[in-house]
Order: sequence, then C-alpha cells, then structure tokens
Amino acid sequence: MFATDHTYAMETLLRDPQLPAELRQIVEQVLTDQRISPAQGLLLYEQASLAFVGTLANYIREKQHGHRTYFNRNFHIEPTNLCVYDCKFCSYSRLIKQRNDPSAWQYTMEEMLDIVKSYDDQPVTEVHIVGGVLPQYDLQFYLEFFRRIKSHRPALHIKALTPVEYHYIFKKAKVSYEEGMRLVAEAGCDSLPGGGAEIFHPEIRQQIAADKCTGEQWLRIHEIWHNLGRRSNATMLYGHIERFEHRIDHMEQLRQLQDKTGGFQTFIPLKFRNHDNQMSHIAESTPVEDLRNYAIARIYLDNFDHIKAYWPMIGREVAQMALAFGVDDIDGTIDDTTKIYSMAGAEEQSPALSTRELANLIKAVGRRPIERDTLYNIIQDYTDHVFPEDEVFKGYLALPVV
Ligand code: V47
Ligand code: SF4
Repeated sequence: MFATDHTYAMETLLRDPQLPAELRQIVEQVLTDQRISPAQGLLLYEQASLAFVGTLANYIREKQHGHRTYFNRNFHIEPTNLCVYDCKFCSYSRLIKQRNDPSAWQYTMEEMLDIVKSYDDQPVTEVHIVGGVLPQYDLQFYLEFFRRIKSHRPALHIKALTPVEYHYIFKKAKVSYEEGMRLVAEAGCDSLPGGGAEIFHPEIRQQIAADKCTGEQWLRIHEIWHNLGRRSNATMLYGHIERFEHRIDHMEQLRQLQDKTGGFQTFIPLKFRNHDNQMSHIAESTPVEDLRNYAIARIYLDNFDHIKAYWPMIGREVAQMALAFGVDDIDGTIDDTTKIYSMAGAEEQSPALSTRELANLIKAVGRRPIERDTLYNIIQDYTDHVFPEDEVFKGYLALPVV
C-alpha cells in the first residue's frame, strides 16, 4: 500500500498497460516534480481524459495543501459599469454613450467610502475594487480613494484595479508604469487582482478586447508591481474563440514571469459566460471541460501555489467538484457586491455566502475549510468548528475530513 491515496492513484495509472507512452511520461514527470513542456500541455488538452488529468492535479494539490481549502472574507466595490472600452465578451459594461441607461451606475468617492464604512462591524479582511474605465476615475482619484480607505480602516487589505485601468490612468497622467505603480503602492493599494488578462495571444485578444492594454503590457505592469515586493493574481478567460494552444501560450507566459519574480499568488481560470454580450452566439464550455481546464492549469503552472475556482461564476456544485481537480481556493464570502457575473448569466444571480455556508460547502466534500487573508496567512481553521445553526446537520457534515 502507498503512503497516501493521491500517490496510490498515480501508481494505479502507471500500472495500466493501455496507458499511451506520452501520457505515462507525463505521470512520471509529475511524480518527480519535473515541469511539463508546452507540447505536453497541449497533449493533455487534446488527448487526456478528465479522470487522467484529475488524478494528476489532485496528486499535486494534495501534496501541496493536503485537504486545506482556502477562502477569505471580502467585499467588492465596482466604481462604475460605464467603460471607454468595448470588450466583446463583457456583459457588464455600458459604453459611455449609454450613460443614461437605467442599468448604468457611477459612484462618487463618498458613496464608495460609505460602502467601505457599511462593513465596519464585520470581520472582512479585503476589499476587491474593479470596474469599468472612465476618464474621471483618474490617477489622483484612485490615489485619494486608497488613502481614505486606509485612513478609515488601516488593516483592510486593498486589492485594486487591473493593468487595464493602470495603463489607461498612467497614460492620461503622463507617468511611467514604474512611477505610477510606486504611487499606487504608497497610497495604500496592497495587491492586484488577476483581471484584464483575458487571453494574451494577439490573434485572440485583437478579436475580443482590441482596444485595451495588450498582453505584453498586462505582464509588464505585474512584473513592475512584483519588483516592488508586492503580490498579485492572474486570470485567464477561456471557453470562447480561443484554441487550446492559446491557453497554453497564456499559461506559459505566466509561468515564465513567475519564474522571474515569484510574485503571483493564485491562478484563476474564468469561464466565459455568454449572456447579453456581443459573443452570445458562442456556446459555453461544459462542466467537464471546466474541470479539465482547472486540472491542466494545476499541472502546468508548477510554480503557482494556488488555483482558485471563483464560485459565483461556476456555481457552488461545480466549485465543490473542482476541489478534486486541482483547486485549493474558492475565493470569498462575497456579499452580493459584484455584478460582473450575474450580468453575464452566471449561476449565482445574487452571489452571497456566509462563512458558515462556505465552510460547510467545503466540509461536505471532505476538505478542510481554512479562512485566510489575501496573502494566505491563516486566520482560522474551521475543520472542527460547529456553527450553532449546524447542530441538527452534524450527521451530514461528519464526512471523512483528514
Ligand atoms: O477581466 C468579464 C471577466 C474579469 C465576462 O484576483 C467575464 O482574486 C466570464 O478578474 N464571462 C474580472 N468572465 C474579474 C476578475 C476576478 C474575479 C474574482 C477574483 C479575482 C482575484 C479576479 O471578469 C475580467 C474578465 O476576464 N469577465 N465578462 C464574461 N461574460
Ligand atoms: Fe470595460 Fe473591463 Fe468590460 Fe472590457 S471587460 S468593456 S475593460 S469593464
């Protein structure tokens, strides 16, 4: 018998005489911590079954994190859904010319500070700020906003804006990326979320997000941020017009930058949702493809510590399944404060989960719920915690948690 279930599953794969030599080679590389090549990544997308990639990804996940599954307590502020850009997949933005549309909003700084204050009595650790791009939300506006959040609640981690906004506001303010990112850090921004990455390859980016920052600019801004000693996330919008080779190219560029800086914390694959946008004619990926994609990301990105499934986007059930396919993080107890996905047709129309619900969702698939802060410092292990409301469900929750 082998030491752990996940190694046993890998050994079982190797005992299969039918296993093609190229896949056997990948199993052996993963078992000996050897990175797989872009060609091998492509082979996984083109030929490997869900069960195969799932076994490898779960092996890596359990070796790194055991059953630990991370979440945090956060809330979102989306300053506006008006945007100067016109990404074809975006269901959320309203072009500036539609500013009188009843579904358009534009918060003032005071209104956004009121949102921050409305969480004063709650134990949230992070505010995630991202939205549309508008000229009036310029560099000075955001610097002041960050300073005011910090002066109101110094311990609240600000995870704010993507290279899409930074490229635009730095250009307008006529400052270099280096100078701009230094000012942003000084004003109180703590980390960058992973948005705006979409698909880096110009062949696809030109068709879906032609007018915003390029893949190269996205990567450069994260690199500068990492060189300031700061951390960030990375996303990939998949399941639209890209081909597998574009996904591999995207992950390869992230892997190379991570080798240089080590500044990425988490990779978040974002499933394209087709409701009410200019790409509505494109069918969405199936849950099997979504799980295969998480698993291949876990195998490919050997220098990323975490793979996150963003539950408001894929729904609670697929998020639970993803925990067996390489995912070790399911984001936060967001509080119905994001519109990005509900407007794109995601399962969760009013995404809100209490800490109790999130912890129980994780326990119900035999994993350990761990509340973390943005930088993955552990705040509380909920494995043995029984919430008062759960007394009646004890039997159901008593699943094998190691
Ligand atoms: O960049 C927009 C995506 C992203 C659609 O860093 C869509 O912790 C699918 O990056 N279908 C923004 N996706 C959100 C984001 C994020 C989310 C959660 C956690 C973190 C993190 C980052 O949303 C955009 C774009 O790729 N998006 N429209 C759509 N129709
Ligand atoms: Fe604007 Fe972002 Fe939507 Fe693109 S994805 S149109 S940059 S809000």
